[in-house]
Amino acid sequence: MKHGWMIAAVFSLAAQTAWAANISVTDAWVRATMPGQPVGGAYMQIQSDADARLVGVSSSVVPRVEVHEMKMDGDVMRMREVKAVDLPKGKTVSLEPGGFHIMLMNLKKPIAAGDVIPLTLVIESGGKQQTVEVKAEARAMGGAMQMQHPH
Ligand SMILES: [Cu+2]
Repeated sequence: MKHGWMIAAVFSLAAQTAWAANISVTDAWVRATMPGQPVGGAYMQIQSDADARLVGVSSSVVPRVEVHEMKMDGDVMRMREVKAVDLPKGKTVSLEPGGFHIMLMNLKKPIAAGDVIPLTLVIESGGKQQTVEVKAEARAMGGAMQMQHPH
């Protein structure tokens, strides 16, 4: 009989430093809204050079901003708030209509095509948070896709 020893390998994680991930955001845009429409969507492509997560978004011109995910539930498109969107190292993650998106809520006035909406993304990487400032330009709605929002 051999007595087996479990060897517990201890991997020491590199000490966390103040080093921040390099985040690049491209093609940021906001869907222009109709008068009386209290919510709008913002979309963009995000790439990080380190594993990171988008954990929050705010804007100086929008009272409330949430990160949502839209999914088909049977025949119904539903959206829900998510706590974070994973940004795997080197992968371009799209926030786009029909998937993850940024929800602009409690709008006081419509967003017109050409408006520029400043957004502050809160990105977490290696236990540290950093912010990324993004300017998203509003585009007119091309199609007639109207979303019913539960809020
Ligand atoms: Cu939404």
